[in-house]
Amino acid sequence: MPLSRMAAARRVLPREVAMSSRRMSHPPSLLHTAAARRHASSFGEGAGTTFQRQPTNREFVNTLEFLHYPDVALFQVMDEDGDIMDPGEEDEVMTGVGHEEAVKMHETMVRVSVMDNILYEAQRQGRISFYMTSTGEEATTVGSGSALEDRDVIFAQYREQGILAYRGFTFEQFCNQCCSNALDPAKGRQMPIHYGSVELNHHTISSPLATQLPHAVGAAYALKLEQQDSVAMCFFGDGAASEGDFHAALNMAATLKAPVIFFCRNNGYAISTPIEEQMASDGIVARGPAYGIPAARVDGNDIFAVRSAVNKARKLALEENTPVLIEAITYRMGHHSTSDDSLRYRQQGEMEFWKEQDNPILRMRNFLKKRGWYTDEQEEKLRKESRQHVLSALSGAEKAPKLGVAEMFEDVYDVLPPHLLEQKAEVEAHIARHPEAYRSAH
Ligand SMILES: Cc1ncc(C[n+]2csc(CCOP(=O)(O)OP(=O)(O)O)c2C)c(N)n1
Ligand SMILES: [Mg+2]
Repeated sequence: MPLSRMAAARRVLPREVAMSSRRMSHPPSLLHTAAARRHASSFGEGAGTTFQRQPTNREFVNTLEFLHYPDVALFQVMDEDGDIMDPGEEDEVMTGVGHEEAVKMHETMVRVSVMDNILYEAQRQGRISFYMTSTGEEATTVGSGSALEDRDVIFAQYREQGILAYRGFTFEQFCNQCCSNALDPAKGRQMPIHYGSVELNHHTISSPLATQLPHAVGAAYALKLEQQDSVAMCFFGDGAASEGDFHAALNMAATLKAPVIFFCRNNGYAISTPIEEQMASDGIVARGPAYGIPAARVDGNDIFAVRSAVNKARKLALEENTPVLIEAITYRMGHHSTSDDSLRYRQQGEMEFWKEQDNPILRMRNFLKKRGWYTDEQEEKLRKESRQHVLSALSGAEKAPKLGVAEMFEDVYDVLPPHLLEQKAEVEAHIARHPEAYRSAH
C-alpha cells in the first residue's frame, strides 16, 4: 500500500485538458495542480473535465504500515538426489520432458563442461587469450534452451555457452571464436567468449555489463509489433542487476509490455563481491513486482525447475504481453575468469563443497540412472568423445588463418572517418617496424 500511495500523488492530466490548456495563459501544470487540490478525493470535476489520481486501484487506511518484502521461496522440481519431489504432479512440473529430451539436456550439460575445462586450460597454456567457464551453472542455460523455441532471440551476458550448445553451436564454432580466426563470424575482432550467431538467433555478447538488457527489450518490443509469436530471452548476472541499464530495461519493458524474459543467474558473486555485499534486498526477484513485472525464483541447479519456469514465463509473456523476471539461484563453481583467482576471496574448499553437494550435472545423472535412461558407461564414452572433439576443434582453430589488421577498421563506417584513418596508419606503421612480432598479420 505505501508504494501505491506514493504513486497516487501523481496526477494525470487528461488529453483534452492538455490540448485546451495550451491555448490558456496559465501554464498547464499550475492549472492542473490547482484544480486537483480542490478535489481531495480520487475523482473530481473541474475545468470541464474529470481528474483522477493514479493508480486508480487503491484503498485508504488509517494505519501507516511500511512495506516489507517477504523472502521468496525457490521453486524446485527435482531434489539433490535426482528424485522428483512431487511425483503426482510430474507431467505438470516436468512440462512433458521424456527420455529423449532428458538425455539431450544432460548430454549438452556434459559437453559444455568438458569444453569449459579444456578451453580454461588452453588459456593457461597460452593458446587463447581469455576464457570464462560456466561450471556449476549449466542447468540455467541448458534448461532455458530446452524451454524456448528456436525462433526466440537470445541476449546473453558471457557465461551462457549452454544455450548456444543446446541450439547446435559446434565445438568448432566455439573454438574459432576463441582463437579469433578468419572463420569466426566476427572476424576475430572480439575477445574470446563473445559469441554470436545469426542462424541461431543469438545476439553477439557485449562485455560492458547489462547493455544486453535494454537491447533485449527493444527486440522484444519489435517482435510484438511484428506479431512474431516469439520472445526475447535475456540472461544476466546478479552483479549486472546493479547497473542502471537493468532498472531502465525493466521499467521500459513493463511500460511497453514487451515479451521479454529477464533471466538472472544469481551465482552468488560478481567477481569477488559476494551477493550480501552487492545488495540488501531479497536477491533480484523482489525487484520484479516493483516495476509491475511478474517474477519467480527457482533452484538454478535443478534443470527441470528452470525448464518449467521458462516455459511458463514464455507463455505468460506471449499471452499477456508482459515481461517476466526469473531469478535462478545457482553457484559459480569456477573462478570468475582466467584473469581471476577466487581463492583470494573465498574459502579453500568452498567450490569443492558445492561441486559435490549441489551439482546440476550430478543431479541430472542421478535422475536419469534411476529411470534406467542412462548409464555411467554412456557418460564416460560421451566425455571421452567430447574431449577428443574439442581438442581437435581447438587445434584446427589455431591453425586456421587470421584476418589482417585492416579488417579491424571495416564493417562499421562506409567511409572511414579521419580519426580512424589516422589510427589505421599508426597500426600499419607499427607492424611495418616490428614484422617479426606480427607474422600472421598482413
Ligand atoms: C559496465 C561494466 N562495469 C564493470 C565491468 C567489469 N565486470 C566484468 S564481469 C563483472 C561482474 C559481473 O557479475 P555478475 O553479473 O554477477 O556475473 P557473473 O560473472 O557472476 O556471471 C564485472 C564487474 C564490466 N564488464 N562492465
Ligand atoms: Mg554473479
